[in-house]
Amino acid sequence: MTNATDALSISFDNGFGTLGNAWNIDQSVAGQITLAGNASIMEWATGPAAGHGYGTYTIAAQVNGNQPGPGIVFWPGDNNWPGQEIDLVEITPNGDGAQYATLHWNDGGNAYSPQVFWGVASGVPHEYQMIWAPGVITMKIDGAVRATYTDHVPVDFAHGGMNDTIGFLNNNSHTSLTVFSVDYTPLGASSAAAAPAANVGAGSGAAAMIDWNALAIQVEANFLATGRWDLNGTATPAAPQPEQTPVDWNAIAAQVEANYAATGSWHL
Ligand SMILES: [Ca+2]
Repeated sequence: MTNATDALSISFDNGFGTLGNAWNIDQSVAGQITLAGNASIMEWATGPAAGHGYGTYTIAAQVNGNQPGPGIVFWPGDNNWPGQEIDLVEITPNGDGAQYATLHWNDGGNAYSPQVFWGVASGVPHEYQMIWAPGVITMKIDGAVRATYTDHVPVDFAHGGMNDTIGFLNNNSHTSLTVFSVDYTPLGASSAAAAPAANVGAGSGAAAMIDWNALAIQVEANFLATGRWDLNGTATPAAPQPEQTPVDWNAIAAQVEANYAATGSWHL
């Protein structure tokens, strides 16, 4: 059984991984799944701890069509809606096939905030990424930031809130969604990898690599919340600091890369 705090990697080479709630999924092509017509696949939303929390979610997928139908959706762990639904991509109803993200929250009804990904073409594969950190959600397509949310950002289960489950759907005969891979790296795993004692072997695979973007987002969120540049989150008492020195992420990344070149290990 996969623990919600573990990293996750689903290639679709051998089954659906944690995506156990599957309906009408075309798996005829090895290494990918396709949702056409009415189809859905998601992790079981059994309670607030189901699914995953803060971290980086990376989905390689292709959205086909120019009508609403396909969706990459992070669904409230307790399966209650309206709730903390986070939609990484859907197609707008305006007919030109524009893709967009939406953050939902419950304000007594279904409140939501869409952000359109202008210029992102359907019909070709993209890497969709959702980085969920305390106080900020960042969405990237092919490595470029396309949407940022700093209001109504949900708190994950480990910090007193609720996780979200990973899901995909299609509900239109004129659209489809093909998913090539699903990866999740917990935010805490990134922090642990950056600790001085960490010495991750190069053979451990991509999941062990440090996610500098997630770290930077975490630090910036902490600064906004506490006025301090640190990695320890809002649990750290905001003691007065005589000097505020921004973290030089480029220098740290260069140091880590130099260490990797010299020793074959990712560490500081
Ligand atoms: Ca694959």
